[in-house]
Amino acid sequence: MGKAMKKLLTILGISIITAGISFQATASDEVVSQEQEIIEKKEFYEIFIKDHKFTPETFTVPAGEKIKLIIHNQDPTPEEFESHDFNREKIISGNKKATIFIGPLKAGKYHYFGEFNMDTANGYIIAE
Ligand SMILES: [Cu+2]
Repeated sequence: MGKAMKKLLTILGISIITAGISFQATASDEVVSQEQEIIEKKEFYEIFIKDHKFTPETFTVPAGEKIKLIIHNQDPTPEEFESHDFNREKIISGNKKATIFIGPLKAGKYHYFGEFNMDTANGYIIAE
């Protein structure tokens, strides 16, 4: 084998190994970023009250984190945002908003409701 060919194979060999490493690194980077998307924590979560219903009724937050909730009451009448599951109670005047902090929550499903309109105002927070 000529010196030039040996040099070429060495270069090819190195570049194949390098390609293999960079492919693996890319694949594991993707896995990590997918996991981060699932547990991504937002700065705050908003709930809107309209016609005595919550929007969104059900939403997901990361478990083990303190969560800031901003609740907008878009009805003209007051509502009491309440949960026995995460132990909070807050009256929100008509056309006002309120901020409450909940958690850190263990993984699970937590019921909340509007005490002044319990037949329509219900929702769940899922921690995972
Ligand atoms: Cu109450």
